[in-house]
Amino acid sequence: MRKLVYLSLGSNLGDREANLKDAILRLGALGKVVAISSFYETEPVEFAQQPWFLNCAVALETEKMPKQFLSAILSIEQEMGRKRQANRLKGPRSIDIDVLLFGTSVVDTQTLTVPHPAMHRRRFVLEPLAEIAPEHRHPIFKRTIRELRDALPPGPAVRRLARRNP
Ligand code: PH2
Ligand code: MG
Ligand code: MG
Repeated sequence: MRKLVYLSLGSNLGDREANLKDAILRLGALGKVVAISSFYETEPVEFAQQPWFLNCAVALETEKMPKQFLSAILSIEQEMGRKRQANRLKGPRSIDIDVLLFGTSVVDTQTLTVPHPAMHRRRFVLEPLAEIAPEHRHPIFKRTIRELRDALPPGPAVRRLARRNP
């Protein structure tokens, strides 16, 4: 069965734009990429002493199951040279690919929680996602992405960059 998956991509090391584009190309191997948001320059949150991020949101149709999909995106992160350090859980990374929503699935296991447990609090996630899926409804909060975005308190900077290839 084909599911529509929403992802958040982020990079704050190296050529951030090239990293996002490379990751999106690689995601094509897991299904069909159906929407890509603009890229956004975003102020780091939670672990603030690190470079600013480039973030975007991607929608992808896949036949894969959530766990299988997760291991495939972890492989992409590793192939792209992401080094995970236990002491730097939220520190700088060449690429981070997070599953936000997986069809209408609600998953809560050791390794995967969907919807992403922090997505509704993060402007760097909701702003790009609202661009490609404003009417999509969060399966737990029953609010649309636009409503969640509009309900955020003023917070860390998120600036949409002009697209070079519209
Ligand atoms: N990712 C984090 C922690 N903080 N801040 C921004 N602006 N963008 C991110 O992608 C991000 C973050 C953990 O994955
Ligand atoms: Mg993340
Ligand atoms: Mg991650």
